[in-house]
Amino acid sequence: MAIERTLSIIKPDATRRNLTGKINAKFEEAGLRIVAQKRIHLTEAQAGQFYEVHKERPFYGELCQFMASAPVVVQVLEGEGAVAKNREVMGATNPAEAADGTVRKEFALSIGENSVHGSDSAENAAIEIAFFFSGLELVG
Ligand code: DAT
Ligand code: MG
Repeated sequence: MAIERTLSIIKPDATRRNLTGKINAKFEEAGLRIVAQKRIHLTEAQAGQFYEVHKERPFYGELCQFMASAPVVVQVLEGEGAVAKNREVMGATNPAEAADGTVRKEFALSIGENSVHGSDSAENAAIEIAFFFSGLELVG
């Protein structure tokens, strides 16, 4: 499998509880390398733009409000099959269904406040990385 990059976000419920280091340790233990990272505070409009694919879903307003409720850490993870590997480390969207040892099983509070975002395909990863990072911020 090829070396890939994926976009990860440590969400407000996790930054509020000071869990950035613990979550990053899980990525690194799984062989993912954090090649770019910054802490930002999204506006609701920016969160809405990022999650535009979900705009027809009933939880969209709540999701955008939550993502703007505290700082987030946006990051680029790199490694063999990084998109799928990150989704594995994250666990299922609903923490009640997430496997043992995953980020969401250990840290998520609910299906909405579920601690992390991860791109769901290589194509979306490229779009999502470009949403947050300029070429200059991405170390080759
Ligand atoms: P994932 O984040 O696992 O890719 P998704 O893309 O289906 O999941 O949804 C994006 C986010 O929206 C998810 O992380 C949390 C929120 N969300 C999804 N389903 C929800 C629901 N039924 N109720 C509340 N929030 C939900
Ligand atoms: Mg998704």
